[in-house]
Amino acid sequence: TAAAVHSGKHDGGQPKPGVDQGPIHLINAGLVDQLKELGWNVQFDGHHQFEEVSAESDPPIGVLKNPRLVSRVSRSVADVVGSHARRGELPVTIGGDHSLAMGTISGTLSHHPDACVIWIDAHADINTVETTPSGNIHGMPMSFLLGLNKTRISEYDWVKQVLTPDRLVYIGLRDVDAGEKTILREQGIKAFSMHEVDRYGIGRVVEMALDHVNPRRDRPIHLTFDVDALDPSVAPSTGTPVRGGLTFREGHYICEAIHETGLLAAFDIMEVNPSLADAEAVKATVAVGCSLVRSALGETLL
Ligand code: DIR
Ligand code: MN
Ligand code: MN
Ligand code: MN
Repeated sequence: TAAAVHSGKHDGGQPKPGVDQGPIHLINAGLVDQLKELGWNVQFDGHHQFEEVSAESDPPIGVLKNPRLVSRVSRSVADVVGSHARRGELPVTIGGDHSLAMGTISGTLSHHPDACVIWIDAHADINTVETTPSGNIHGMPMSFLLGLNKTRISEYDWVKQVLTPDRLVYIGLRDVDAGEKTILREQGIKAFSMHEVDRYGIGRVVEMALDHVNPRRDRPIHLTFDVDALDPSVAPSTGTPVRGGLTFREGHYICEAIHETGLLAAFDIMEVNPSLADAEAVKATVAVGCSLVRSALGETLL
């Protein structure tokens, strides 16, 4: 089986420099060889140099920051992920900030319109043009994918609204903006916050999440994993850490359990920023990023 590893060398969806270097660190840590050892025929095409849009030619649209850059990079990523999916390969995208999920999920849906999305994050990333408190598009990709924006931003017209709210589920949430809480409630989107992880344990949470988005276990799964879902003690080098997160094992369990379904269609690991901590903490964050990918691609403990 073939896996196509892609570098989402991109930082335009948020303000902290360095997150575009995440993929370089994961690749340099040996991720491609690690996946080969698991038996995958891995293709890595290098770090795609995405179209550069200079800050000058990309002024805000309303409150949105770097709107053209984020749109164009995500659109390129959608094409890359979609074309690999059509060839029967498993696209693995290494971010980069989470605005890229607009691209990765669009790419998956272009080949598997019935796919479901399991979103692992401290944040819901579902702010709209109307609710975003920051204008940072990494906090908004889900609103574009679900077509929730009332204000039309024509730059994003390429994002097709194929996903429905019943095929999205969150695990790990603990920093959700007031406007986002309203959206989750109004759209009836299923979310397992850290409260539910504490109450039921990660095993039942993953089972309940799958029962919701994939009741007959017949839908392809797009698993998108923001490392800030993990507790900052486990993944310190990320742009918006929030205490009270998933343990090392809870994070890996999610990836292992989704692999076991045999339905994984695409995987993203996002928001590793190697410039936000000391060398030891960066090394730990990069290592956990690599091991989450390995778990999603079938590494077992025995
Ligand atoms: C916040 C932070 N909800 C925003 N979002 C983050 O700016 O929309 N997403 N950090 O990963
Ligand atoms: Mn490729
Ligand atoms: Mn995120
Ligand atoms: Mn996050």
